[in-house]
Amino acid sequence: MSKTALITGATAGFGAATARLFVQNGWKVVATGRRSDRLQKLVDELGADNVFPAVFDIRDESAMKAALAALPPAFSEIDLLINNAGLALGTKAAPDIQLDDWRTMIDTNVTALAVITQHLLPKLIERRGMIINLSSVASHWPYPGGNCYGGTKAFVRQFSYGLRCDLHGTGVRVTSIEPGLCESEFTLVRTKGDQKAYDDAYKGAKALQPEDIADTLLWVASQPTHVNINSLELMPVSQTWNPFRIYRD
Ligand code: 8X3
Repeated sequence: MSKTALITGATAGFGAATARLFVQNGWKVVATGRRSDRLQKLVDELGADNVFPAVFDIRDESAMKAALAALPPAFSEIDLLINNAGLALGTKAAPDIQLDDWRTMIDTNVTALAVITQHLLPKLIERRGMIINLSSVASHWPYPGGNCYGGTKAFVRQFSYGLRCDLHGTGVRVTSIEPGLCESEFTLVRTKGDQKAYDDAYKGAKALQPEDIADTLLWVASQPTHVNINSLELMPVSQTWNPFRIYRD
């Protein structure tokens, strides 16, 4: 019998690639997101028996709860929650940012992720399920302009560890995935549609691809039930750390 994964933010990037790979490997997928046309394309591509589109804005708690309450029986037994929805907005330094960008990142990456997770916990406990949270290398490694984004992703990592503690004895597994530079719509959102900045970010870099992340998520989800991958950080070979910067008078 197929297991069911609910993937937030499945309209593009990691989410869409993960929906594809999981369906190809026998999973059913509840694909969530705001853009119904993108979700419908996934359904058309992968089949209505395999993918159910749940259209809502992850920040809208009542819409999320209504959409999940309305899942058809064939898709309502969630075994795996993949908290992929999230975003970075801007790369300016803290004094120069638009405060609303910080609010949007916190509302999406922190609050909405915590709310949907708490909402699904009874089901995940009942089914001895699994939670995979998409954090980032930015959760560990600060960089200029990463400010609030890195802070939200540090929350995701630490929240994952805390969940593990609280779910001790339930059989529910929790993983934090921490990717580095990956070529996806994520960066076009971060640069607010600036195609040149997007192209510059990836030029010659051989960045990770959404399919690489999907492979990792499938591997994590395919471990035997006594194995918990606590966290997993990955970067493209082309990305490493900078030396410390020393400011001199
Ligand atoms: C974003 C990864 O390397 O662009 O989550 O900060 S990186």
